[in-house]
Amino acid sequence: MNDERLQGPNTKIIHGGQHPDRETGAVSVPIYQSSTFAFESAEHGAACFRGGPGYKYTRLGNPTTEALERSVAFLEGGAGALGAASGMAAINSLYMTLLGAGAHMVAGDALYGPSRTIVETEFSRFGVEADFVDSSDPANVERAIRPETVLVYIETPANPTLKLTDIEACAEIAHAHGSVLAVDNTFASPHLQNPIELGADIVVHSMTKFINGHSDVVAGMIVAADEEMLERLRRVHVNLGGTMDPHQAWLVLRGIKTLGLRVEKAQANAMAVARHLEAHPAVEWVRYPGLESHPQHELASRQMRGPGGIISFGVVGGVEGGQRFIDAAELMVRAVSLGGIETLVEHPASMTHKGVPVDERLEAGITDDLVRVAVGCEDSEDLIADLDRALEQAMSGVAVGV
Ligand code: LCS
Repeated sequence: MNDERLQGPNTKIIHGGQHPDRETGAVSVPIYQSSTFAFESAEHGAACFRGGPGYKYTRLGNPTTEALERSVAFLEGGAGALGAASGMAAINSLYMTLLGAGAHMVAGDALYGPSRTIVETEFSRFGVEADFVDSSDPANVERAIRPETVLVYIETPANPTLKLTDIEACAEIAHAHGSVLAVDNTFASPHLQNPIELGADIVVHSMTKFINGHSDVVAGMIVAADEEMLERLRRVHVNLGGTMDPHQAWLVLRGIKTLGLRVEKAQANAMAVARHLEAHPAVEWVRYPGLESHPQHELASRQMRGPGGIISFGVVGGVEGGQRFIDAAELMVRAVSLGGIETLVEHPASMTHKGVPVDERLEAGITDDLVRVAVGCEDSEDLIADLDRALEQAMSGVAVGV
């Protein structure tokens, strides 16, 4: 692959790390739907298991999955990547690789709910300690570091507060203390942000979201900045077993080709929607990195190539107002998840972040009135008409402007 040809973002997405199938020339990578691979001889099998070239068993590696791994590793600027059955499978392989009895982790306080609760409720059983801090100020990360801190884990933008964390600053802090920086890059996608370029050692994705983009696959990916980390992660990941299925990989390969087109369209819609919300009397506050009112608007312009497609906001009337809003949506779909072509709307306090204890949730800024809109690729005029309809319902019975 002559990488000189791959200059623009969409060219990189479509061709990066990709080549027609070596066996048949098929342009679309075939689904190698096989759990196991025949060896030419006993010696060939032994050589494969000694680490030589060749496929052995799909949990340990599969050509379709590898095509997707090459693509995402290329887009993230990593040494390699490991496909996972889900975003959570990727995150748990990362945790299992780095955390052990006596280890300490510093993480952002606003993470996707299960990324936090699995540490607090399960890894704690094995003697792992963790501090969840407001990572929007890197000084809080630095203060929480202990001699036994092995992992700094951040999500930026964070789900669902859209709080940003300075990746470069956190990489410096983590490395100065001999620990690893891992970044969940799901919200930005590799089209808008590349944490490894900013110093991260590991990137994880829920590819269920923007990378696949069609609300029809659950999948994850772990990308390592260097070979040594990749092999450490691989040893754990293939034995934990949350690896990717070739059919799943093929669907994501199909979705990823339009990542740039979808993200650009969703982002343009999100900008129009965010501005509309900001001016609407039924909206108390709006959090979107593309708005000047976002407290980290400057950081967004520095470390991201665009503010993305997700908005959170508070509706008048608190929880009931939010519920009336969600119930009145006719075009936006009432569903969790994000990054699909259709606009989805959800209430994190009662849905995605229900498992986080109330005090921790509120401290992290996930208030009861927060409504999250994951903007899709419809026409913005239709989305705004639906929003207006739903906001009118939210306002019914509420004295606005008092
Ligand atoms: N990381 C982030 C930032 C996420 O938003 C999610 C899922 C995950 C990891 C886990 O990925 P999964 O295992 O589901 O592929 N976020 C969801 C959400 O906000 N609504 O539903 C799922």
